[in-house]
Amino acid sequence: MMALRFEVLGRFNRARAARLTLPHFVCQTPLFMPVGTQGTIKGLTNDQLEDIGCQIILGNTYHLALRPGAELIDDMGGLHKFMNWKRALLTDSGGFQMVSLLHLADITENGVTFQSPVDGKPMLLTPEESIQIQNKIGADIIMALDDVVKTTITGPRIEEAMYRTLRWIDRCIAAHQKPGTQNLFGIVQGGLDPTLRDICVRGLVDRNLPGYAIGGLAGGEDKDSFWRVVAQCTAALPEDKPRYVMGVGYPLDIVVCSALGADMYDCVYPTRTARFGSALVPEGVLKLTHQVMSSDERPIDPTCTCMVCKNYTRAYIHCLVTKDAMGSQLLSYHNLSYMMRLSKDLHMSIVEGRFPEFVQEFLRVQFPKGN
Ligand code: PRF
Ligand code: ZN
Repeated sequence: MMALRFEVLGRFNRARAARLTLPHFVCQTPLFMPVGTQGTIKGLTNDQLEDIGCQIILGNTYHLALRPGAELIDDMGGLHKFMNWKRALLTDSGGFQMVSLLHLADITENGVTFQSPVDGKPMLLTPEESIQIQNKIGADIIMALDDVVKTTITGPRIEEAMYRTLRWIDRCIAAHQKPGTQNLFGIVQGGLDPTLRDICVRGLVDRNLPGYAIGGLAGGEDKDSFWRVVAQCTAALPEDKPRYVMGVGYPLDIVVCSALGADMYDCVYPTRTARFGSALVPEGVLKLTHQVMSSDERPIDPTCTCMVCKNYTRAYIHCLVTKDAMGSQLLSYHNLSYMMRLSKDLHMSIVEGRFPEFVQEFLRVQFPKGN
């Protein structure tokens, strides 16, 4: 059973532009998904997110389960209703967040064990429990619990994690109570090893899931290895299902992965970097904290039509940034607008058959000296 439709509207070599119809919203791919933690994108209202063209946002199973708790969200009628977000939602399974945020997490065959940051008690997140919580939260797309290891480690642990991820997918599928309204995506693991990635992709494709994610990347591996794994996975995944590269990323990575046939992305980078005073611009990154900004009367990006670039100068944002929450809110607004515009430009350029020209221009502006 599937609760989505994925219609490819245009292609250029391996790149595709598609219409992804989810229970709560019809999205256009390639698609960047902002990351929320406590059921919010830090500093932005739902109206603002809609204004900038945001189609789907990420919620975090781990954070939401701790506070306010899956039971409460369920009692409130699900996360859409609780946070009054009318468009699509995706929740990650929680294991990855535990391992990356808590150094106290430990993975066994039964699940991810960790010490509760609330009361220090040992807790266990099993594949069944992750799905049960995500069923209560009610997102359009839910993610399988996977065993994630850093791509920078080597040895038998990579293989163990890949096979465990395959064993866990069956427990996730069996536990999933709402396949008619929520789409369970499987996650390809296997580190940087092509043989392991291949076994994992085939295993997941055999399960005929509504969509697939490529996991375990964006953890400090070199770009060449990263792109190689994405290229291998997209080539082996079905043409008629969405492909989601988790934890990616930088604008350049999104452009390259889209050229390799990926469709969906999520990353804290645009909002996190905003809180450190950096703006995403076509040329790369603009540091608003820099002293030269203090008297610069231009908008952050003169080519940007977002509310922030229409109304505020670099000098004003320089003055606010690191002093007042409004500084990082305005920067987050602009940065997410930039990511939404990039997603839309990728989509339109593929549909209109001018993807290579778009990529060339993107690279020329970002790397004017050719490096
Ligand atoms: N698995 C899950 N969530 C993730 C990742 C993953 O591999 C990544 C990439 N490291 C980001 N978020 N479940
Ligand atoms: Zn702007």
